[in-house]
Amino acid sequence: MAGMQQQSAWIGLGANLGDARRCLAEALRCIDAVPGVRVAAVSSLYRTEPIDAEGPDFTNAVARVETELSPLGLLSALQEIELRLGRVRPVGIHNAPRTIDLDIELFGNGPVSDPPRLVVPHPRMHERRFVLEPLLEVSPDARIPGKGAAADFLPGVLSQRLERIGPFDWRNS
Ligand code: A4P
Ligand code: MG
Repeated sequence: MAGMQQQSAWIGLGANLGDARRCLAEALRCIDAVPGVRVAAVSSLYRTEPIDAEGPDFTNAVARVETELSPLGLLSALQEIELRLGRVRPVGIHNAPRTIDLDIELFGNGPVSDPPRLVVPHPRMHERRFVLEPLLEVSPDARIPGKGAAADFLPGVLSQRLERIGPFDWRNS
């Protein structure tokens, strides 16, 4: 629509159950199909050790989207996709294994604070290699509002195990 303001947002995708690659690919196709959201860039796929979580290794990626949705509008679209893709969340188990987790890491250039529903930047992103490394792959100059250049936090997380699987052909996976 003419005149609608587009903003960039960065979405972290993670899964550690089932066919994770297929699930992340399906999530990206769903995100791209949301009216007012376009997937503009997607990182490689990474295999990562669970951080503050149990279970098998995660598969992670980060996407940059262009959107005319508000931060909360984007969040509810993502939550609807999580539900549709069958995320099962056992009651009382924090960070239980999941088929899909979609987080808004960054939105535009600014913070968004509407706790507990939405806090951007994601409060733990700067401590997590599984977010920082794919983020820097799509946006090497990314800045974390209130913290500084995302690249400055990478040296502090290099002890977390991460392996680049390869390019992510999400339209055909
Ligand atoms: N919420 C607040 N801010 C946001 C945001 N920026 N993006 C609220 C998305 N949601 C946000 O999230 C709980 C609530 O957070 C939502 O209702 C939303 O309104 P959730 O996804 O339902 O629950 P969760 O995933 O258990 O919590 P959270 O906070 O997403 O967990 P984390 O801290 O993101 O941890 N290790 C590896 N290697 N790879 C991973 O992908 N992921 C986690 C999830 C832990 N360890 C991992 C990975
Ligand atoms: Mg989440």
